[in-house]
Amino acid sequence: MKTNTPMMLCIRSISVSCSLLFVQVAVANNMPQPLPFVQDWSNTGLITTENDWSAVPGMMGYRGDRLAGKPGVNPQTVTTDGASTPENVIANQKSPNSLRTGGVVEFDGIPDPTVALKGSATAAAPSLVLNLNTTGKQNIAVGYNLRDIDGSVNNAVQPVAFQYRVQTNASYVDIPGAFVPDASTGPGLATEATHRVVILPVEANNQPLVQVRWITCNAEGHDEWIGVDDIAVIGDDIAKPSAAIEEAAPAKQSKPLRAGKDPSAN
Ligand SMILES: [Ca+2]
Ligand SMILES: [Ca+2]
Ligand SMILES: [Ca+2]
Ligand SMILES: [Ca+2]
Repeated sequence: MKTNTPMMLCIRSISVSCSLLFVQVAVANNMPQPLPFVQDWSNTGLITTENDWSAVPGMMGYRGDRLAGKPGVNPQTVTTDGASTPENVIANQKSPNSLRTGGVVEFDGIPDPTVALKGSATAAAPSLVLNLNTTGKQNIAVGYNLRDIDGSVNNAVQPVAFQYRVQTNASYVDIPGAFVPDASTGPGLATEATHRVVILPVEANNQPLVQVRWITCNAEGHDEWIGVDDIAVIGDDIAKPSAAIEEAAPAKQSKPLRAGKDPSAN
């Protein structure tokens, strides 16, 4: 994982202040979002109905049925598109310790609301996908917190991988430096928060659509809920030609006009 101190500071600043910051985001779950982008799930009205992501800017959850063939698969190795598996979110939940159904869930009745992932026999590899528009941007940095919000007796090895792709008909590309082998602690613990800042590969620069996703897999034994929270994405503007070059260019273009009719030649 490549980190950059000013960028990390900037991401943290965005994360901390996102509830105060006005960021123009286009609404609709499949619309690529411009940068900077933030999502901390504090707006509990974005998700109100089962499996309905339509009001969540740029994001979608998939249950990942059959993407992993057995328990304990490393999600880094699952790179196939999950969009053919059920669109999934269990809305308006408040009890991570007792919600047994796996998949993608909105916990909006806990002190710090979040969307969370948990594998199960059915939800073999649940994922959360974010559509980004990086046009004019480079050094795309994605910051987030993986939160163990599950204080039940469960104590799984709950891995979370982070992946991206530029072409939606291609497989995802895993970013090894972002991998968290076990984002949980337990039993009876729900305090672990794993912070990551990931710089996307240069292939993600200046693209009308880049998809990133967080993905886990059905762990051995009873899985734990892992929140994907405090998401912030920023990028640097791609440098434009210097002012000197921009000034020189119109001067060259104006020569033929001046040759035909020069207003200063009276
Ligand atoms: Ca939150
Ligand atoms: Ca809600
Ligand atoms: Ca736990
Ligand atoms: Ca399991």
